[in-house]
Amino acid sequence: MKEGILKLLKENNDDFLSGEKISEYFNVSRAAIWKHINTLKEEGYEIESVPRKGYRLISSPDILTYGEIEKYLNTEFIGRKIYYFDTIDSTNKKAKEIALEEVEGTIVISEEQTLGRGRLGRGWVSPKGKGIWMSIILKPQIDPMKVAKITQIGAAAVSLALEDLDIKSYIKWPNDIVINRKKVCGILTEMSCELNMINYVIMGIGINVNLDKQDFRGEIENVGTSLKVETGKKISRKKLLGLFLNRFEELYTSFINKDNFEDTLKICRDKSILIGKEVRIIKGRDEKSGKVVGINDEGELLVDYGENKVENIMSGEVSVRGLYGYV
Ligand code: BT5
Repeated sequence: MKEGILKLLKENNDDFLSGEKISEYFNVSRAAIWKHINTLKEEGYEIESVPRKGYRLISSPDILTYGEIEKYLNTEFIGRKIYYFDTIDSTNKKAKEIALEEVEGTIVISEEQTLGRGRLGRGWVSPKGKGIWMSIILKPQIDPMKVAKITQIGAAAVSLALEDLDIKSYIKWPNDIVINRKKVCGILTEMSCELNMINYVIMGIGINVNLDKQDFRGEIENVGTSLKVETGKKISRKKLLGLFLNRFEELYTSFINKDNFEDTLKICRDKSILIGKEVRIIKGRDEKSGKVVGINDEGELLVDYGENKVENIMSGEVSVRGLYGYV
């Protein structure tokens, strides 16, 4: 009912809507309406209430509920069902728990994560209300070997969505988006499969939208940054999320239905921060340096270790670092 009241207020937002009218519409008491209005106010909705006139919506908060994102979405199935949390341990963990019963495109999103996860057991800092911390449930009927490509599709979509907001970013193969040589976004793709059949893929994305300088402490002080830090402006999280989901669905469906990975590849190559750079490839305790010479048609990184020994690197278990720092 709360969502219904909100919808009514949004439809009538240049006029007052009387408590009486709303209570008649939902066939409940005016006191019940008043209670819901108060809950909405606590969530950040600015609602003017004037005796004998009623209620009027003045502004909506930048929260990532379906009701707030809907107007930015033009997708068919990505983001059409959203599990929204105020706080959670990890959206990837939750998405895995519900993936088998859920339809493809369902999203788990939270204002904060208390145990956000990165790759290889690392952590992901996810402070409340400042970022986009979410996981998309996907059910691609493709060879499990090709799942790494979905991470690249995600990275390309984030970069395009940022471009839609006039923010220039780079892709650091395989799963980071970088501005000013610092990380603004990371992707963690996990999958459940049997032999050659995929049960589900969870693509977790963390975008540092409105984090402040002081949110980057300790280990991430010199590695991470946010859109707000880089642009000096607060960015609408709901708009960015909508833009990203639209971009993602386009690239993803083209890949699944038409086997088109070229569009993603082009973006990943054009926006690559690694191509032409000397890097260190770290695999467990093993570390080698070489020069990145490209990304092949499979989305693998091509690294020249000298004497024309070029190796293709799959994203699985490696970390790529610049010779002297993160990139
Ligand atoms: C990643 O791992 O970059 C994948 C991050 C995925 C996060 C999303 S949020 C929603 C979903 N639910 C989850 O639980 N996770 C996903 P990796 O490449 O391993 O990078 C992790 C490293 O990045 C850490 O070891 C830190 O050094 C650094 N880091 C942690 N939090 C950061 C942040 N907010 N911004 C920039 N760097 C960060």
